Amino acid sequence: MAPLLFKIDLSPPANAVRMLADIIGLELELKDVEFLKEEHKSPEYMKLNPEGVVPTLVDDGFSLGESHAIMIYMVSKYGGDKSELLYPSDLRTRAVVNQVLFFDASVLFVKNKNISKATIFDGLKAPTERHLADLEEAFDMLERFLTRNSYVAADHLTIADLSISCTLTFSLLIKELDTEKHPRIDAWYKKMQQEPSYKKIAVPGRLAAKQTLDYFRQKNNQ
Ligand SMILES: N[C@@H](CCC(=O)N[C@@H](CS)C(=O)NCC(=O)O)C(=O)O
Repeated sequence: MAPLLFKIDLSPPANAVRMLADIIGLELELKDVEFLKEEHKSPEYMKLNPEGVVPTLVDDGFSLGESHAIMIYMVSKYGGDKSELLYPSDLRTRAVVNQVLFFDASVLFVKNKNISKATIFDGLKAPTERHLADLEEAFDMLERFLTRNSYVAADHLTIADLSISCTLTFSLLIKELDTEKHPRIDAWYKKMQQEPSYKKIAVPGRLAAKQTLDYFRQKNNQ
C-alpha cells in the first residue's frame, strides 16, 4: 500500500517531501487537509502529528511529522540506488546535509512562517521592516552556504536542496532576491527551477501560496 501523505498545496515542507517521492519514484497517496476547518488541529490528526501541522506521513501504520525527518526516513527506506547521492552516507557529507536541513527548519522556514501566519491570522497588511530584514539575513546565510558547494550541501543535489528550494520559493513571494548581492542563490535557484520534480510540484505550490497571500493581503488592506 502506498504511504499516505497529509498535505496542502501551498506548504513548502509538504512539497519538499513530494519532490523527494517524485525523484525516487515512490507513489504516495495524497490527502488534502482542510485547513479552514482546522482539521489539522483535530484530536484524530494530532494523534498522527502532535504538532498539528502538515506534512504528516503514514507508512504501514507508522506516522511521522516534520518534513525533514520524513525525508530522511523516506530516502532511507525507499531511496534505492538514489539514496547515496540524495542523502550521502559519508559521515561529514551527511552532517552538512543535516546542517542545511536544520537551517531550513529552524531559520529560513520560521522567518517565512512568522510573516505568513501574521498575514493570514493577524491581519498584517504588509511585512514589517523587521520581517524583511530577517528574511534578508537568511538569504545572506544561504549565500554563504553556497560559497562552499554548487548545491546547498554538496556538489550535487541532496534532500537539503529540495527543502531549501521549496521554502525559498515561498520567501520570494514576500521579498525579491537581490541577484547582485546573492548571485550564488540566483544561479542555484535557476538550476533548481529546471528540475522536473520542481516543475511538477513546487511550481503549482507557488501558485497556491501566491493566491493565498494575495487574498489575505487584499483583505487586510480593505
Ligand atoms: N517544521 C515543520 C513545519 C510544518 C509547518 O509549519 N507546516 C505549516 C504549513 S506550511 C502548517 O501546517 N501550519 C499550520 C499551523 O502552524 O498551525 C516541517 O518541516 O514539517
